[in-house]
Amino acid sequence: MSEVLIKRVLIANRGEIALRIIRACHEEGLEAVAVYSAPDRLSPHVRAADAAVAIGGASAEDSYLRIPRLVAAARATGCQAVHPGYGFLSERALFARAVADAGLVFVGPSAEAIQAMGDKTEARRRMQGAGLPIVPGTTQPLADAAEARREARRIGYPVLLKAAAGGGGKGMRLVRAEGELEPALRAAQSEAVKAFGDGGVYLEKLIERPRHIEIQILADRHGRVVALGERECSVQRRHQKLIEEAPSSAVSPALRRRLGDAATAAAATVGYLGAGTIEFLLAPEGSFYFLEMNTRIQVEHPVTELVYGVDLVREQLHIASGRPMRVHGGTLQPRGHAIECRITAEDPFNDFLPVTGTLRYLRPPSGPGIRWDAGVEAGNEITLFYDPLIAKLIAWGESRTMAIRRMRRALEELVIVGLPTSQAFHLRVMREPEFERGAIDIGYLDRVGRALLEAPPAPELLRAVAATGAILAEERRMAGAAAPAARAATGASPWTAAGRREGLREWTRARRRS
Ligand code: MV4
Repeated sequence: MSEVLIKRVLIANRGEIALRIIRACHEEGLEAVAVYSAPDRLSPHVRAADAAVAIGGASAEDSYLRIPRLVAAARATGCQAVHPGYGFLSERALFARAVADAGLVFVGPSAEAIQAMGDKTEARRRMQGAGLPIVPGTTQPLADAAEARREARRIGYPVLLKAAAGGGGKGMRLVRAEGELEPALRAAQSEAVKAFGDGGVYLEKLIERPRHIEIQILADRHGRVVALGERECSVQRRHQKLIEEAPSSAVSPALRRRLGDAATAAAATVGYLGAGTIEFLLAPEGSFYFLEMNTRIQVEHPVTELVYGVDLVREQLHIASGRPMRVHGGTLQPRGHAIECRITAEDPFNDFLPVTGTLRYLRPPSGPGIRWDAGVEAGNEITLFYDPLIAKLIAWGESRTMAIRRMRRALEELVIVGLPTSQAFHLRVMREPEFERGAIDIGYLDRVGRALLEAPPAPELLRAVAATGAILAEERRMAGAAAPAARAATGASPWTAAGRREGLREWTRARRRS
């Protein structure tokens, strides 16, 4: 129960989540130390931090995944805690242990809790033990093909083969009838070995047309666990979420209470600490099943923050210091509705292929009910080394209808010049009738995605395009005859932000000193 004095936190991440955590540190009165790979040296998260440590080259393997360098950076800069963010090392038990072994506080659950939830059959056993409904299936990896056949018959086709060390849909195989089982089993096992170094696979009954609903929880060292309602994450494509919202239009207050009770029991049974998420499948007839637990802060956490009025990252830091959380479960009620669009450097009109290039100009939306969480700014390079997220655009409204209208307005304001993004696709979803009705499930984008991309551009998008044209014309005028490459190098164009960089850095340091 003892409290630890945390004054300085190392952020073992980059991009928008690193900046998000730095902001939370500063609001909590803590100093933040950034780490950066060579190409990230001028990134916003580096400038926003009170100090920054170079940790290696461009590839994640040579920088953000290097445990010894991260631990050494934390010690060298006098940090007492390490925040892993999401992705990278955030769910590696090995990292949590290395941080703890170095005498530092890991902002997250114990290595043991991470490990238990990372093993999907162990997670199913432990959740079943805690009284959660799990999808009918096996709770141990399959020993051989004969057992697979026996179990699949017992469960009833169609079934899914899943990797025991997996998660997020990797190594999953659908089996519609017994004739397909053996080849699918072999394929799933070899895929699991390749992806996770562990060929263990297990069986689950296929839940048809479910929604993906997840419950946010917080747990502190004083035995308190609270549930902060659900997020609706069904609008996804190839297991990449594109749009998330809170609350879900499919969840009544009574169902919310049952999901919340299940999620807090799940967290309590593994001695969970900090922020975590329990994923569920919600079947069309209303039954729900435990799917996985994510032992990190998630990309989509802001929608929960906006409807519950809680800063989840500040609360993570507070809990890590050993103090009782400032959130009280009994009184939590969602207020209004929030939607998040992940604006990515992917071309929706070219099968969502990731694109690279320089963000030449960026005009983020603002105004009532709008939040823009970005880790890049004009002048930054988008590469294939890291994930293609440019920013999260989050809209809050007093109703779902108002949140959608705000999101449309914000997507119309947003101008990104330099490379294709998912912006236009998001705007089309915000005008799609089934989405507007809240009639979504995990198959939604497979059903409507193609038609959305073939539809002619909406008038409001043409407004954004016209704005883009005007900006490009202005950029040409201000840059005179200078070639684009020369402008970027000298920082002569006001749109590259390169010329302002050094001045801003000085200003940032001065402010933090005072
Ligand atoms: C399922 C399922 C249907 N039935 N399990 C995909 C990701 C991984 N976390 C689990 N996944 C699924 N498991 C049973 N028994 C459907 C999916 C699934 C899915 C789940 C959540 C969000 C998007 C999805 C897209 C396709 C399949």
